Amino acid sequence: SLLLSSSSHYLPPQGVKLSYGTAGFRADASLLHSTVYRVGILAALRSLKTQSMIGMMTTASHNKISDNGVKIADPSGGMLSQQWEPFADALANAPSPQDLVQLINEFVKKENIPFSGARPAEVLLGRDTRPSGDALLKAAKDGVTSVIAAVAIDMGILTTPQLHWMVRARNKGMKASEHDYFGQLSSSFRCLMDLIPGDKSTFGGINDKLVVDGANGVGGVKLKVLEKLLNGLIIEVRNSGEDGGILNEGVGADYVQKEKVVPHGFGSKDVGTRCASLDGDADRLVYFCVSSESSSKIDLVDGDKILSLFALFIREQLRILNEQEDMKNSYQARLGVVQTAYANGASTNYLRQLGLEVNLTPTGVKYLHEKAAEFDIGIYFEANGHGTILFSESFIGWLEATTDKLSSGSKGSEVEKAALRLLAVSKLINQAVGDALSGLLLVEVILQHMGWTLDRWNELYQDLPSRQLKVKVADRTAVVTANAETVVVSPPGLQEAINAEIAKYLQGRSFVRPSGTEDVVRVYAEASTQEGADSLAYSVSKLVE
Ligand code: NG1
Ligand code: ZN
Repeated sequence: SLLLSSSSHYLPPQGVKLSYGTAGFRADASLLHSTVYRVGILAALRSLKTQSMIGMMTTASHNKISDNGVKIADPSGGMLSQQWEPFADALANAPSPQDLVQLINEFVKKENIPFSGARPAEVLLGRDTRPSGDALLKAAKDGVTSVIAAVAIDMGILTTPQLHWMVRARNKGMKASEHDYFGQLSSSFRCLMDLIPGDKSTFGGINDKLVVDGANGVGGVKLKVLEKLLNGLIIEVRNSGEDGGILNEGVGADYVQKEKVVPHGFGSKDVGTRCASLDGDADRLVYFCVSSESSSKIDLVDGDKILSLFALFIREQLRILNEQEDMKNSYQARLGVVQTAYANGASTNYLRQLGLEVNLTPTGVKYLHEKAAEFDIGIYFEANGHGTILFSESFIGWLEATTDKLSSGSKGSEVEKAALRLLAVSKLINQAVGDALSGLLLVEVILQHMGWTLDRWNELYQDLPSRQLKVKVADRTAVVTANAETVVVSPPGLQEAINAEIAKYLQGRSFVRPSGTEDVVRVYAEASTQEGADSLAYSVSKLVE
């Protein structure tokens, strides 16, 4: 068959076992040709099964430039259904073309995937700026088109969230080009700017420029395009990748968040400036400012604080809606926030003190996203800066109806403005996945709305000192966790030993889990002092070794 002959060009490397993990397959790019080819097949089958457009993104995000990876966007724009992950693993690891074909035949039968009389498969392809992306894209195309009548549409170099946005838009019957993406982001941004209360506009915070570290990846370049469509937001992009810097090397959101030092290209000249950092595929965003002229230390404003800012703003708009006499009980929108165990303990306390419902899930966007989708407005963020705000269809419908009704009656009322703001947020913020570009615009407009500087925002609460370490072990799957990864259930005795260490520290907290993207066990620790957090992390990592 066609499949048998084409797959013989993509033999898997020997002795490598790949797993779909928290973010698709990731490995050194040289190992991935057969994997990407096979994920192309999977994407086409998924498209047939769902009779929808599927996305396939080639990226290794914040990992080093020689790595690459591949992941699937489901019809909603979200992550691949978890039910298909075992098939993805089996497909990637099938030793020979014959095994591969047999595996596919069995799966097609089991899943009842329609071939004849059905709409042919369509797969949107995107990739980041990695040099290995070109050859892997060819593998992706070959994989998709080895399935009968399947079509691969190459969207070129994109941020991960752009591709997810496009898949979602296409499946909703909306226009879904990059131009449409930029159009929607910029128009909803301008709408939010126009709705800022007049008496606050003089406080500034936005009139001074924002400096963005693009991680030498795709995000900085796209941000420069987007900026031209915005009025009144001045952005300087550094580390755009156009001046010779290397992707993710000493730059980017992952580096800034983990190392808590300035990225390359930033320094004493930036003291007092509002700075932000994207990761390599622009689905993570953190803010920071340079602490002092003499050191490379930064004050980090992480994903938890972005979440807190968003939650405050949304809660305020809901309050305005609910206070209005004739609005009462018309729609009790449920607001929920979702974090992982990596969220700084001070952020969780702060959010609970605001009276918000805080939910914890295991690491991995699929879990956070799924939980957030249970609310009318669900805000999720990982501390590392990946997150977004999800709106339920029914709440959007209510907002639309309400703004329509009001615009004929009480024009320009506070209630109408609050409803219009929430509608604009739902269009600005990516409904498919965390998106650094749309997140950045929302942060900027909220700061402007509040009349806040970066410092004022950062003072919402003070982070507890924390430390993250990686431990190389023989078999990381030996560590099994429960309760959103907060307790170890296996190997036996490990949790008790960790507890004994935690007990030695004021405000101590620590947990361990196997990484889903690297061959390591991650250790996280918090304590009332940095020395405490460091030494707790260190002693727990000794227990794991
Ligand atoms: P792993 O390697 O499973 O910890 C990392 C991040 C996740 C998520 C994924 C996908 C941490 C501690 N973990 O997962 O939050 O972003 O990568 O990129 O930051
Ligand atoms: Zn990323």
